[in-house]
Amino acid sequence: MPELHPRIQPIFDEVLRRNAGEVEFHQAALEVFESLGRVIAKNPQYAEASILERICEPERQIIFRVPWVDDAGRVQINRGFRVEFNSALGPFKGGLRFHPSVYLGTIKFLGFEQVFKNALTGMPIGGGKGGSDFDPKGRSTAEIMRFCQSFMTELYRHIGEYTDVPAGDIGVGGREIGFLFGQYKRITNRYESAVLTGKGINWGGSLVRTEATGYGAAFFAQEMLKTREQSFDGSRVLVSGSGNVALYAIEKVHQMGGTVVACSDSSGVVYDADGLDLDLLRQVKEVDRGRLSDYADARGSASDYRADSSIWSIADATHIDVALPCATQNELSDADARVLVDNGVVAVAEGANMPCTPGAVRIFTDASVLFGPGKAANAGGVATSALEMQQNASRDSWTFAHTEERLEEIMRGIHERCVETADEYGEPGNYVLGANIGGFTRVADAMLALGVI
Ligand code: NDP
Ligand code: 2IT
Repeated sequence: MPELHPRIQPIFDEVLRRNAGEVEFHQAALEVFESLGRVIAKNPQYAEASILERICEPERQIIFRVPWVDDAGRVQINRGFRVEFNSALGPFKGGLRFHPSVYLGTIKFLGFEQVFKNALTGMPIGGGKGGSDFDPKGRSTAEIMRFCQSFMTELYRHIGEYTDVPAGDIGVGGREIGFLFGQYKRITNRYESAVLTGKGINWGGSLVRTEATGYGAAFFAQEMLKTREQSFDGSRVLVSGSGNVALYAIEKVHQMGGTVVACSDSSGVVYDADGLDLDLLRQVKEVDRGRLSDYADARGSASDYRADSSIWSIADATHIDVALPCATQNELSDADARVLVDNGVVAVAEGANMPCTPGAVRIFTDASVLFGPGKAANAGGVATSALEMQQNASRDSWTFAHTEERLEEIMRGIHERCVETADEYGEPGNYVLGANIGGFTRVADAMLALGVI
């Protein structure tokens, strides 16, 4: 493990002390700190203004009770969170995650990542994240609605177009954003479109927002491949997960001439040696809200379903060129990275937030595999959310083609910023360093300009 700069080590020790037990937040902070040694050495003004100490402490953390009544008439209690991490560049911006594993440490790691990711997009958005330990699995639409309404009954007082703008993440998609927006509108008596993003297109949403994170990750991977005169054309690809990000990563890879041979959910993996049937997959996941086992049943002998298996081990059995982890944090272990490297993977781009363990990232970079960290590779989602806010502010709506062009341009810009920053700091091709320093300096300079607040 690289040593931290002597000025940064005590700051990290304090992060550990102050945020005891929040291991994902520690992991995210350490990953950024490891990149910042030379930045701190070169720019004493950051240390003088205690920028690092301040950037690790959220501006505001809200934790609240979410009571609701299930279909059987029982009262259920969940915990809600919104961590407003940094607003130096714009209103807090970031998604809401509904998953039983959510606790404060999850939301803080995601909020921290979001600060640098949003900065890297070059758009006027700060960083935040929220969510709940609510488990949507097996819940009726009426239960989801009552939960969302109760969640918003507290959250509404903390958010706003110029304050904090939530969106979706795991367990929160268009349906949930609809229920949340409806309750916000009802309580405030304002049609304040830009208070949430990921809305439906006939009530203030943007075309391409649904596709944006997955498409963006594929665009980013394509830019990385180009640096070695390679492309998706003719490639074989693994995409983990089968939610919003995964589905549209698969779609874009297919459009670019690649073949995605497997995807996964928390119960298992489907491996279709000749490529996934995306139309069927979308029907099962988006329309029927089913599981991958349902997809495999419907697809028959073209599909091999493996319960409780790791998607990455497929690289052991068949040639794989590119891996796009699009499910959840720490889903790709050191051992998985070893399998991918030993079998000739050339590029890995993180569609999810922090899906690769720190050891896995080191294995990829040591083996000169092109590695695009989530902060850069999955920034297309939040960037398109910022485009949705622009459309809301101007009461306009853009075409699919125009919005997709903007997304592609933004992803190329992020790639360029990573490459140039890595070059400037003497580590060409190190996208982790490029993304961390590129994002950090933009936020840090704004914080310096705004004074000690
Ligand atoms: P979805 O809820 O649509 O899908 C999540 C997928 O990941 C599902 O297939 C789910 O399987 C799987 N998954 C979730 N938790 C686990 C787990 N503990 N183990 C194994 N599989 C798991 O979420 P998204 O697609 O929106 O989000 C996926 C990732 O992308 C997350 O890391 C998110 O933070 C990140 N992201 C999302 C953005 C967005 O715009 N939505 C933007 C940028 C990043 P199952 O159904 O079995 O739970
Ligand atoms: O992790 C992320 O960037 C998201 N879940 C999207 C956030 C957003 O505000 O669109």
